[in-house]
Amino acid sequence: MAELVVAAAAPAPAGRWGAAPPQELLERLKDYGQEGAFALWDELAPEERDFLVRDIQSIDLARIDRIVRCSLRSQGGPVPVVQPVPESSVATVDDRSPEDKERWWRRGLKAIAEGKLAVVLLAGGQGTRLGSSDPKGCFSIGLPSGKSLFQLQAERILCVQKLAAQSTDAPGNTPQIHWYIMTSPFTDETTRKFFESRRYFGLEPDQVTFFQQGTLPCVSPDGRFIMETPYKVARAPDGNGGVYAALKSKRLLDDMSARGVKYIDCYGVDNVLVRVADPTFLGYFIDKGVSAAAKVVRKAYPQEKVGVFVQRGRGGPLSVVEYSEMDASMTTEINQTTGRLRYCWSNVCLHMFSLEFLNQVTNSLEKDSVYHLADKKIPSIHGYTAGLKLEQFIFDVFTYSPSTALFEVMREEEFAPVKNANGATYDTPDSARLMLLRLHSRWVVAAGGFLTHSVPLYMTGVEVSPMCSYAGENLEAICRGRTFHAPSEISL
Ligand code: UD2
Repeated sequence: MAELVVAAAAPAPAGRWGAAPPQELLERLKDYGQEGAFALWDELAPEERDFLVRDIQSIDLARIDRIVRCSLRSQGGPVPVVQPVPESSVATVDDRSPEDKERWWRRGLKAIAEGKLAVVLLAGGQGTRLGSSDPKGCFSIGLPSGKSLFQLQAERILCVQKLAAQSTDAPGNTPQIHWYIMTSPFTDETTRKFFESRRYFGLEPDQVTFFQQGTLPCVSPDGRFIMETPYKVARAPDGNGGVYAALKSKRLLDDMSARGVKYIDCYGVDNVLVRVADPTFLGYFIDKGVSAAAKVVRKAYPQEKVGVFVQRGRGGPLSVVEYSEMDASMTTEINQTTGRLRYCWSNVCLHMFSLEFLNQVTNSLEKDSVYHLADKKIPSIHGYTAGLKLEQFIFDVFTYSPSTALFEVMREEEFAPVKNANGATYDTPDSARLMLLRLHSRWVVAAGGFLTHSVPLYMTGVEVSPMCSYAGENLEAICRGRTFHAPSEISL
């Protein structure tokens, strides 16, 4: 009798893995207590199994395990003893003369003309609190010019380049300030397209380098990977301090060195008044001969969402305690002598580093692997679940700096953050716009100009294009004796 041959079952469609996950990978996950990532293996379709295996293989399990363990361990550890920074550590506005400022300005322009300054922009954050799905730099705060934050910052770089060229005895060759822009998976594509579609706002495309910061798995309070989907580990950007690992891994510190860069101006995207590549700050930094510096403003009120500078132990290094990690007493404690907040020198994400220091510190940061833990609701296979994001902060490096200088600036001249949607009490597009219009109106009046306005002046003002002036200089020729109607933009 002919043997009835039953055709074998059709092989599973695409996908290389059978009923069990790859044993070697499962064993490695077990080594780190992360085998839960394969918990739903049996329910996955073949292509989902492929995706999950690749997702797990893309994670440096040993590094992540070290970061999670060190960070969870330090979370419960003793709180370091801190005290306010000594007043001698802060170069206050009152302490500096017009001659100081002029000297620093010229010294900074000289260094910029010599190509020694690079700028690093931290632009990986999501505009969650602002209610915008676009990267913050794309955001327009409703200025008369309609300019975005990116455009304002690009034009300030163009202005400083021009000033630097004019300051040398060879004004022909305009120096190019290289602009390194850190993005994250949330902001990269939109940011690049925004610049390309606007032809880099007049900058040369090859003077802008985009690079992405890293991401880290989100973990449960006991350190286990949270699964965003049955075949994907939940991840989040590794904080604005991820810039150090990113600069190192993408060899951008070498790129800076190859360009002759010695100083790096590093700032956050969401400050409307940011003086990008500030010659005065650079000149001060060079004068002091320090490894790291930060601009600081006096804290406006106890609950202000800013970090504050502290000193760790008598004579110890300066560091920053972030607002999200500050206890209530620290935010409200009053200095009985001055009547002011005891911790009053606010971090405003305006930093300056020597390249030499950044080359040293990137290794220390990676070795210590202590990350900040942010309690967040993480989207997961179980809906939004309580979990932890692992982040490094840009100011974590100050603890490693052999010498740090703090440079006070006036809030109304250099710090107008855009954090919350209009309608909130603080740090909105409206509040930032008004701060810029008021500052620029003061510049115009100081240069001999007059203002007319159809709404109360405290609600409006004129905008001075960065192409005309960086910090209020060189406006006499444009403004003296002329009347400008607010709101409007004064441009070339
Ligand atoms: C930041 C400062 C805070 C204070 C405040 C003032 C840090 C860690 N905290 O708090 O001390 O100065 O600003 O406005 O700097 N970013 C990235 N990648 C990330 C997260 C953030 O590039 O993963 C960028 C972000 O695009 C922005 C900057 O870092 O340019 C500050 O980020 P934020 O707005 O989330 O920080 P915030 O307001 O909590």
